[in-house]
Amino acid sequence: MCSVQSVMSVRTGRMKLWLSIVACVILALAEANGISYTEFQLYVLRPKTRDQLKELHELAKEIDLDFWDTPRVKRDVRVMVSFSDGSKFEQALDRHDFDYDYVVGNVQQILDKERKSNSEYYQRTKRDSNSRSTIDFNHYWELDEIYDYLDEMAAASPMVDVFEIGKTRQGRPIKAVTISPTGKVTLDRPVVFMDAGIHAREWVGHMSVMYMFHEFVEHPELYQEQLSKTDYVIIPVLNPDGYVYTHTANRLWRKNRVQNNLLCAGVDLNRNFPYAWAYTSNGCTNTFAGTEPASEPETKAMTELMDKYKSAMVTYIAVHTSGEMILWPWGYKFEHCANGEEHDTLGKKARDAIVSAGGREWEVGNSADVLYIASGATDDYAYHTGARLAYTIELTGGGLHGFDLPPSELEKAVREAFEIYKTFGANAGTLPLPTPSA
Ligand code: 0X9
Ligand code: ZN
Repeated sequence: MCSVQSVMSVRTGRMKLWLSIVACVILALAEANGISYTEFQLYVLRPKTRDQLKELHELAKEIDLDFWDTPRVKRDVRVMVSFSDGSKFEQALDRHDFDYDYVVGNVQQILDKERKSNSEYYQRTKRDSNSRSTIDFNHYWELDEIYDYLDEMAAASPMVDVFEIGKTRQGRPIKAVTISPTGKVTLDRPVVFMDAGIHAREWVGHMSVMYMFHEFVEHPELYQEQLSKTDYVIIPVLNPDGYVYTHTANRLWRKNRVQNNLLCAGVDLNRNFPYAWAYTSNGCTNTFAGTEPASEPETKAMTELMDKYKSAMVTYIAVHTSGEMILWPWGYKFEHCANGEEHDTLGKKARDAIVSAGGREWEVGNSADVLYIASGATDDYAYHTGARLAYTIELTGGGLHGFDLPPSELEKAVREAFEIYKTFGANAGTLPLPTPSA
């Protein structure tokens, strides 16, 4: 990084020295302030046909479009675009005969409004600490709160083991946790492997996994049947640097925090996995896949962990937000995986469980059909690695941009997610271990 020493070590002339100083100042300013969305505008589009959807995805390769809703035919989809790309974007929409409206010219205003109402709520419900006796699911926990609780429970419960699986670019630990009545996962019982928080801003995901952990570990007697047959391996915060950044600087940050070039940071870790990885050129986009497959420490940490448990991993769950969807492979191409029916049937069972618990009817289907094609994602990697069932779930969103579910609605959302985890976990306990590949 930039320091006086590194600047002074430039020996090849004054020009380079000045360039280094300017670059360091730009970086320092960007780091210090985070991004403000005053320069971003919001549109609502209504795609009329599947061809228009395809055109939209083609356009997303040229312009950095931040979708706040999953683009679907005949549904409103909100898209955030920078001022500088605005006219190019509008011209393309007109050329392809899109119906659209311009909503607001300063997205920061929306964020500020949401932040204000959420912080008023925090003030009303604030607690002094997040220790085991006082935790609640009416606020979004910061990284330290999550890690402290995991460590506390590891010390308190013989079922829990917490360990570090790697370090991020900024030196933060990436932690994994296992839950097993025997204390250690011994690979002789089916394993459910889960991760949350690969996308930093999808806070309901982190919290849903913490809720599941809390329930299983603090009330094991309620889930005895399930816990006696299935072990869990969980990474609750796969992208800790990004998560901290969403709390401190930029609520809408998605990627990790690697510095790609002078101005842009971040690899979309859910495009960085080493199966069906696809090259993307622009390090400034929200879905930059990295310079090569598994270029990122978070990706390596997870693939190594999966390797360790793959002989027993029957089910994989990637936890995301938002849209209320249960998605199954493949996601990098328009082809259903071999046991698509099995995925679909179990996905619908989970959806029924949510409805019985008072939730809405979630969408269940193939990832590419329901959502869009995306390469280098964890679900396809896990399926390819041998998980019999591999899902991406998109939890309940909220707020104007789909990531700011008000804290007052958080508990309901994580309880609904728990219905999915219980359904998938109970099913996993009935499945045979994967047959070792030759
Ligand atoms: O685009 C993604 O990475 C996921 N959606 S999100 O809005 N949370 O970013 C969906 C990934 C689905 N899986 C594949 N397409 N393989
Ligand atoms: Zn996501």
